Amino acid sequence: MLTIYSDDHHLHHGSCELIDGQLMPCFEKPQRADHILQRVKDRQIGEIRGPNDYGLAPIERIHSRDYLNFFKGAWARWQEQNGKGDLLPFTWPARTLRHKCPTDLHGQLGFYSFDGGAPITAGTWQAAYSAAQVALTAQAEISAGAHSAFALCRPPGHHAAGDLMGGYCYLNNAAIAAQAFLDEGKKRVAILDVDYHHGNGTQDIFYSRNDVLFASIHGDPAEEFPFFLGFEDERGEGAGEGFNFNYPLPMGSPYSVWGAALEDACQRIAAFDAEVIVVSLGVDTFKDDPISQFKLDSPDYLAMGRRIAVLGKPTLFVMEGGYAVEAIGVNAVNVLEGFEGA
Ligand code: SP5
Ligand code: ZN
Repeated sequence: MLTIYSDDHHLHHGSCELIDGQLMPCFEKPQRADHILQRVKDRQIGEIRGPNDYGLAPIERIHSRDYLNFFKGAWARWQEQNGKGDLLPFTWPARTLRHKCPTDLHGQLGFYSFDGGAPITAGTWQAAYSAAQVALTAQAEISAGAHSAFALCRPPGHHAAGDLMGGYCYLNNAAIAAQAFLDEGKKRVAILDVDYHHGNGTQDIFYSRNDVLFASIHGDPAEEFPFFLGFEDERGEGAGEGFNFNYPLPMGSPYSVWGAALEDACQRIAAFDAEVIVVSLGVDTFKDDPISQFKLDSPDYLAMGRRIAVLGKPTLFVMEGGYAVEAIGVNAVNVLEGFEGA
């Protein structure tokens, strides 16, 4: 399987995030992608190539121009103010407040985010832009006839909505790639989100559409981030009704439980008759993940890949979360090897 990867992800390295009331070093760190790349090399699963540059047009199919302009220019504005440290929001337009974009940089940070988990640093825009190009390059490979490809994206994307960053995500790499398939003439794309956290951004982007089926298996939002989306009764709206499937699972779920949800999701995808599948590949479902509560073990990721392969469709794997850095390479590449070996 071809892997697309860019070193630009090193340009994004946030300092800290608020976890359980304490400022801690960011869990979403460059070593994550480095470990995955090393495992791709060690296992010799295929060629590793850099991304092409498709420009902003395919990104603007998913994200608003206002949001992109804000994100792209935020760091320079901060430097003009002699700002110190990462850019982090501290006020959000929650209930009772107006959703009107302010002029101030920190006001706009809150306007364009839903949590304080997406710091903007000097290189965040470039890293996120390159990650989107990584996804688009892997997407193009599948369009050109490959049965599968791996977009080794960092930063991840599935929490990012059309004009919101959050949850370590800025640009929704999987959504951008899915839209590119449609813009090239595909009629039905399925996005299978196996990250531990609900893919709230992806769900929101496609919620009223019937050309993208979204299925997500994740920690129950009643007790897990992102808390405010990802419940089972969210089935899509308007033309999109019946094209959104959430599988919220209890904390501590092992693969016996998780795999049953995957089975149901795969049957939905098969019934939808998806022409191509985009997998939002998070491996924070691992038993030793430092911020997550599922109990998947490394061999389970082989089984996951095998089940996805049974769908028999061209499949684009887009890297999302996973914070047990020592195991992240083994677990992510196990999904790819399970897929290929099936
Ligand atoms: C892409 C992705 O996986 N983003 C995840 C963002 C999660 N941010 C909130 C983390 C909250 C962690 N709470 C952990 C408590 C451990 N004691
Ligand atoms: Zn996650």
